[in-house]
Amino acid sequence: NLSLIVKLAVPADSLPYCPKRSPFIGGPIRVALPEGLTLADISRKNPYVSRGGRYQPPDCESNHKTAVIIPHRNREQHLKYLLYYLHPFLQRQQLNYGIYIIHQAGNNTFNRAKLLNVGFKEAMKDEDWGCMFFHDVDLIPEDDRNLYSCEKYPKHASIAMDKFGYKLPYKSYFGGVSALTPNQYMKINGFPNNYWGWGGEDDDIAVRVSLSGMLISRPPVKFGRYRMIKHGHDEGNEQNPRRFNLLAKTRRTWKQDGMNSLQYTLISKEFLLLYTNITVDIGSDK
Ligand code: UD2
Ligand code: MN
Repeated sequence: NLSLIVKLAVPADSLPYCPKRSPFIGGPIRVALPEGLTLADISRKNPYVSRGGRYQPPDCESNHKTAVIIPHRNREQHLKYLLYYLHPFLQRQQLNYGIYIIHQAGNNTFNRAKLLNVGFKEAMKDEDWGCMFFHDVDLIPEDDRNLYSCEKYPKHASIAMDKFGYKLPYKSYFGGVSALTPNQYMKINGFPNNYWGWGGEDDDIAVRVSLSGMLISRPPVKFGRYRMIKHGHDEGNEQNPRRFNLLAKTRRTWKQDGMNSLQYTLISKEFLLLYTNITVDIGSDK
């Protein structure tokens, strides 16, 4: 079969670039949470996703290389729902992408921001990503015009969540889903490593962005819509009573605490069908 031979002889990088706006973007997404969903079902629905949760459009060269970094422990059900919606969402945007789950090993207090630093570091070892999306496991995007690519400034994407009545809770709010280029990320020295437990770390990141002389980019409010899967407080992620003290000191500490002081022990890196699973020992608040 000559056509097959010819096809294989053409190097992948000679594909034409994808159009500026993907023809597969459809707008609002109705989010339902089907019962009995399994990872095998999701794999079957995403035949073009390759090991490690990687994808690139089959017939054009993507304009964007995006890694999605998800901090995780003990939220398997949420993870399933997110993967169920996120894979098709990212494919409709014709992105070259990879999904990383950063799993905190052990029972020490949870540390979202430090896990995200680990995710950044480990993902960049795999690929020269152009954009990093830092993504809570329980937030499902509700409009695929909310583009998972980066902007001139660090982007806060989850600006309209059901739990806050689809508006920003306060002006400098940076929690949920945010996106930075590797350059922007290094400019703020990454995220803080010393927020153990719930709260404050997202505000610290917003302060870092501002202290580095950058503004915050946001999608149009009609597009930055998310549904948060309802949940209670997790064991091991109690409110951090030190968050206000830490926040008051960010301008003195951000250059010493962040990517340049990150320490952790990688336990495993597994290239699973729907995501790369990074299990890490990030220590504890001692
Ligand atoms: C808000 C922010 C979140 C973060 C947090 C304070 C929203 C939508 N999000 O989330 O970005 O700033 O406050 O720390 O406002 N996780 C686990 N296992 C755990 C605990 C946490 O996987 O045991 C992960 C998971 O990805 C989760 C995220 O950490 O979505 C944030 O924790 P949360 O969902 O309990 O906190 P929430 O909803 O108040
Ligand atoms: Mn949540």
